[in-house]
Amino acid sequence: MIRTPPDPRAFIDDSGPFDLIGDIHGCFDELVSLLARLGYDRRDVHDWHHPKGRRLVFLGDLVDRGPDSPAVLRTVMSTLAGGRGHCVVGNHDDKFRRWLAGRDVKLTHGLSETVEQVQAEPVDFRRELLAFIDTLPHHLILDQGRLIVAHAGVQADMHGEDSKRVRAFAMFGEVTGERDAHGLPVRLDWARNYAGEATVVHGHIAEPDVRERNNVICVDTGCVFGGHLTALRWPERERVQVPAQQTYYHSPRWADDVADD
Ligand SMILES: [Mn+2]
Repeated sequence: MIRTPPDPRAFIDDSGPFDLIGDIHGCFDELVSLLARLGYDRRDVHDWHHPKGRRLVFLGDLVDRGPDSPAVLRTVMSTLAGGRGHCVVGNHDDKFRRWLAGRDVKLTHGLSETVEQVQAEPVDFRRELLAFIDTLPHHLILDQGRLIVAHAGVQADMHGEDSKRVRAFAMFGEVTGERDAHGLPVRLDWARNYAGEATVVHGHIAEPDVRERNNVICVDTGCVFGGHLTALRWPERERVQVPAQQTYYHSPRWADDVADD
């Protein structure tokens, strides 16, 4: 299959207003609660509309670890098909895409749960999913360049660039290539040097609270680890959260972060 993700600038004229949602990881019940709290009306099980035409922006990592990745995927697919929002690809979505394409990937870090859930679905759904994830961009420039979204972020000199290096950074952020004591990749805080004019909103790095530094905002608040599912309203910059109904997955790194807090 030929991958044809849209240009990162394809929606630069879309000024929202938006509700940007961080890592969902299959937490469908919390997504439903959050959409209701944001004022969206449910027209069908996976079909949500905002009475004032607000649009949803999903920051990737829709799948893995949580209880219902297929329902989350259907909600996002319905939103994009209806022209009611956007989504960027996360590293978990991309690894799931490779599994869907028949590649030999390890069913680790919660992918086995997604595979099990998808295997209970009609076979056609897998083909639709592969086609859908194939079209997701790695980052998007929105609101006339004032807002940039990417799963793990993008540095100022990368905005609008469609290349292997930017795609990797947008999905994984800045990594050293080393592993920590838990065997997880060592990540650097790339926002420490950010001096871009555009606000960058991303997920990927789960922490108990929304983190803002140098005009970079991380909204992954670890819902699947028992934290919260968070939305950031744009341009209002208001945060809207719902708590996780339970801890779905134990992460040693999340436990460390909470202990440090
Ligand atoms: Mn991620």
